Amino acid sequence: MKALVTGGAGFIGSHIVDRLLDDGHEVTVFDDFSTGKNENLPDHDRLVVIEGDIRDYDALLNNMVGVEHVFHQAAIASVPKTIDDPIGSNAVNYQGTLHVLEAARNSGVQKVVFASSAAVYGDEPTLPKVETMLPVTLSPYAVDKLASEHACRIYHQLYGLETVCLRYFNVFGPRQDPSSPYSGVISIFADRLDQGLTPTVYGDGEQTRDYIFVSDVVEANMKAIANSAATGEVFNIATGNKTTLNQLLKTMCDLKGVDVAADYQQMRQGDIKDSYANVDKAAALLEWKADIELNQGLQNLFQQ
Ligand code: UD2
Repeated sequence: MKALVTGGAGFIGSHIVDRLLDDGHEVTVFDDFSTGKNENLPDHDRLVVIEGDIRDYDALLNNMVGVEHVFHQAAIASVPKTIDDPIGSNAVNYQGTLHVLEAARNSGVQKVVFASSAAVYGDEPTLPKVETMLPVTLSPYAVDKLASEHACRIYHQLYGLETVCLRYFNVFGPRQDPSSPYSGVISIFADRLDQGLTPTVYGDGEQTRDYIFVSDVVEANMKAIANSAATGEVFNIATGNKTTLNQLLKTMCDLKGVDVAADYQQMRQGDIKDSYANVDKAAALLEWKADIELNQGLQNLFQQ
């Protein structure tokens, strides 16, 4: 199979690339390297790396010749950035998706798997989050992800392009960059513990999240391609388990053999109190469920 991965030099995209190469496929990475890194990618004779921008429809079209499957991971992933610049973010996160879909349609691509986000649920209080809930978006990021899901659905209905949308919850694993305050909390905590610095906990630490290891997210992408029952659908990609931030920090400290008291600060504006997913739909139609428990995932991360 020939696959194209947008955002393939980024955290999740580069793990998808590794898996596709391991499975014997030909892979094109399409990445603007705004946050993606060359060092996330291997030197491989079946890998082509294109420095390109998903705002550039022609560049996408040129690179989709002969491609069967597209994994669309490219996005401005920082929610605060999209709040600062909703128009610029929309050009990437929504219109960019439209370009990917249109180029896929015009190139005879069979299937597009789209990286959506738990952000679409906003702070709708119902738990666990289930795909049938009406989303209550709280940021331009979430609006663009939700709009992109709708675009995927209509490209399937109107043009017959097969699409699958995966709503990632809190993904963690190797190559997640801890450098911004809005990076995944696990990468930030790990970095601070390694440097002997005090981790900051925003709020009382009792907020819950559904942390999913990156290899499980990769597997969900593979299932999205393999299972025809998934086509045209949206799925939560999560474990179905909730962990408080205090529990998370304690587990991380225990695994690293350190004893650190966190610095408790005011809860972040717009922070969601509780988030975890119902994963029944993914089990039924995608035939996928998360394999790696938080503890195991943290051990894998720390062994890197
Ligand atoms: C996740 C996604 C975000 C968006 C959002 C939608 C990540 C990295 N971010 O944000 O893109 O989809 O869900 O709901 O997956 N925290 C600390 N100390 C720190 C850093 C974070 O206490 O140094 C807290 C933070 O306030 C939050 C929790 O840890 O309560 C998780 O933070 P996060 O940034 O990893 O993820 P989240 O759920 O805010």
